[in-house]
Amino acid sequence: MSDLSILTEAIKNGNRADAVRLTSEALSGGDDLHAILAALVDGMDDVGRRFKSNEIFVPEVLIAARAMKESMAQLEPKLLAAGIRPEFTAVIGTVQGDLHDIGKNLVGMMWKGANFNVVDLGTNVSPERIIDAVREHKANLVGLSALLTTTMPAMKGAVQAIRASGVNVKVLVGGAPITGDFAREIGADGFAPDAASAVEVARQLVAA
Ligand code: B1M
Repeated sequence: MSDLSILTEAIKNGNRADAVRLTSEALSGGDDLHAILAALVDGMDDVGRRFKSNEIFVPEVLIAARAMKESMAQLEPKLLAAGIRPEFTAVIGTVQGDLHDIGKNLVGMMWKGANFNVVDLGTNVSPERIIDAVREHKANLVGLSALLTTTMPAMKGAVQAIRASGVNVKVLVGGAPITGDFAREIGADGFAPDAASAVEVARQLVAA
């Protein structure tokens, strides 16, 4: 059994080469797949915490996420072969009329890091596409991002359309102009001000 805390450290520090090598060594050394996954997720959790408290910024998160992604690329086939799949699926997108995707991508990466299956619909996403994706992927969670005050009504429209469609899914919203009050007003289940909080809120929503 290798010391997986070194792998967690490599993710925390965004050290891609070490993270990939240590994941490979853990796999060939026969470490428990859940333990390897937990080591990777712990690393991204720490990145999320430090981002939230402004100890690190977007570039560091992206670098850590890349290390996580490449380590996960090695682990995922083994998890699939062992029948271990993410427990929850999230559909994420930026609302119709809005092309901003940097924050949305960060949230998606953090969710992947937290072992969610993430279906990213991109930007300028219509309510119909969201509802179709929820049905197709049997999603537990929808994440909606908006960066413009002018696309906040589209976020409201998306939440209303999701509710009217009857799909049973939790909706989490975020983006620079979005507030907790606005989220409540439009009937969303949750709001997160940043990508790290989006992991905490998503976990609470799907567990509820
Ligand atoms: Co745009 N833009 N932009 N822009 N842009 C803003 C948002 C703006 C505030 C700039 C300004 O005027 N000061 C302003 C909006 C004003 C307003 O609505 N009140 C604005 C404008 C007006 C526009 C255009 C209309 C400009 C024009 O063409 N006249 C146009 C609109 C295009 C469109 O969408 N239809 C436009 C275009 C663009 C670019 C294409 C050039 C580019 C986007 C590139 C891209 O995303 N691929 C762009 C950019 C980069 C910005 C700024 C500079 C940066 C946004 C960003 O990526 N921030 C922005 C000004 C600013 O914010 N300083 C601005 C970094 C990112 C990590 O933060 O996205 O806030 P953010 O995400 C955070 C949280 O909000 C949260 O977590 C993230 C990480 O913590 N979060 C979520 C986000 N989504 C979440 C979802 C969640 C939970 C949390 O759950 C699902």
